[in-house]
Amino acid sequence: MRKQLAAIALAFSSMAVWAGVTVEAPWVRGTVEGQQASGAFMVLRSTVDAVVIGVSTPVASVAEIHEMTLEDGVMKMRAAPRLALPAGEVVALRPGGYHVMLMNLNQSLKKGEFVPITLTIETADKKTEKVQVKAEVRDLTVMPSTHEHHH
Ligand SMILES: [Cu+2]
Repeated sequence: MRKQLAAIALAFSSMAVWAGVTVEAPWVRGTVEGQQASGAFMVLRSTVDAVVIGVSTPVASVAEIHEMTLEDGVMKMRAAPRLALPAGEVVALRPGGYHVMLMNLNQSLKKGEFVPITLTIETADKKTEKVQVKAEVRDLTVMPSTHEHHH
């Protein structure tokens, strides 16, 4: 009986691994007519070591995680194909740092709308899990114009 209970407890703890990633405060920067790109931001936390290995959304044909860094006084962006989520740590995607880059937008994003975003997460044991997020569109604010794109 005791062994059975232990087995059940184990089963539950491995289920928790699958639901191990939480997303807080997701939002997307609103766009004006004709704008091709925007950014999405959120706070990620995982109970186990995990990695974000992909992003997708129906509103843009290209979605990537980018990292923004200051190099020699110039803001630069580069794709971060694998964003590590160390167990128990908070990883914030925010303006000026990591962000989800949305490119080739197929619609404009208006304040108050919600944008579905799917994150593909890989855990340390090489299992993948999809995490669905609904990000609220917030007012357009000025994008820094002094950065370059590096792919
Ligand atoms: Cu970017």
